[in-house]
Amino acid sequence: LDTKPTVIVTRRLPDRVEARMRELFDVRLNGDDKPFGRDDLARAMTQADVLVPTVTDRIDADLIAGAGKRLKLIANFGNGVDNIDIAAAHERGIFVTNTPNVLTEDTADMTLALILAAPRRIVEGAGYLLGEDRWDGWSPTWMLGRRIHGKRLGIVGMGRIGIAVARRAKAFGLAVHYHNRNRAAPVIEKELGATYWESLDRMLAHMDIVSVNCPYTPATFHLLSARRLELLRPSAFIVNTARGEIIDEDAMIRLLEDGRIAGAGLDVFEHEPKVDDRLCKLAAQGKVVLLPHMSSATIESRIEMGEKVIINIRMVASGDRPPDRILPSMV
Ligand code: 8YV
Repeated sequence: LDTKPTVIVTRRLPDRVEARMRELFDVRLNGDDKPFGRDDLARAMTQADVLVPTVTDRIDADLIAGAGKRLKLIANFGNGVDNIDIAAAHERGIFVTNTPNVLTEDTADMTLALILAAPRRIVEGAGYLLGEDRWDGWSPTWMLGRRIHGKRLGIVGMGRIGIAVARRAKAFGLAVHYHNRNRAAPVIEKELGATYWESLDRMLAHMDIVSVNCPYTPATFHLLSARRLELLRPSAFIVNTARGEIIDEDAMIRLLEDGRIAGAGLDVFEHEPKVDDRLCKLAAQGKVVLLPHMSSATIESRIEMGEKVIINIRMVASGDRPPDRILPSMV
């Protein structure tokens, strides 16, 4: 691109990132900071050289088919690219990039927070010190949770985030188990003392806590299906900081309601931003801990995600391949 590329950003980003983008690009920001509607997205895709969407923007094949010739790059502000039809973009010669690595540690921290919060009833306990009906006395049998130390954690998806979760889990005395398409390198297994389960079914049947840390792709839609969820022990907890669609949410809710699994810690949901009323009810009863998709929500992470987006745009603007390119074969 000869002149400054026109970059359409669908959501407000940290000031520092927006300022740097303005220096480098002709930036059009969605000042309302509301999710783009389909028409806004379609318009952006005909006017931009680069589109910077977020998790709330679904860029499907139809939208990509309608994109202008000038659209060179969809630089996703996020690690997961399930919101974008990668194959359709690739066919049109449009690069797609993501923001890997910079949110790994924050996401792993939040995963651990949920691994602790659900069995130890942290949010429920904190609730006793809010509002009018305050805590009025301790008893040895009150607010008993389940021990973390010595339990088995089954990680579904041993990529960057899964490994970061495993490192923390090991320090908490959890035995690390995992299922992944491919077995991890021996050096990683050794470091984590991790046990590989080729069969997800078999792993699920043996775990105390299951943490979902794989990407959402067509192959992982409802990977934790109703049938698989029924393999879990009644004392098991589920934690999900990846994508809601990986779990059959309706089936999970029914098992939670029936007491056929012990609890859950969820940062993501199948129909975001809508959260199923039944889940909110279970949260009010202290059976699940729910967060509004905030695992990577730190100032540091958002700035570094912005820096990644900027690097990818600059590379494409100078005619190079962007470093965080996603190819159809990767999803
Ligand atoms: C972001 C995420 O909040 O990166 C991801 O995949 O889900 C979160 O880190 C979101 O994607 C921002 O667009």
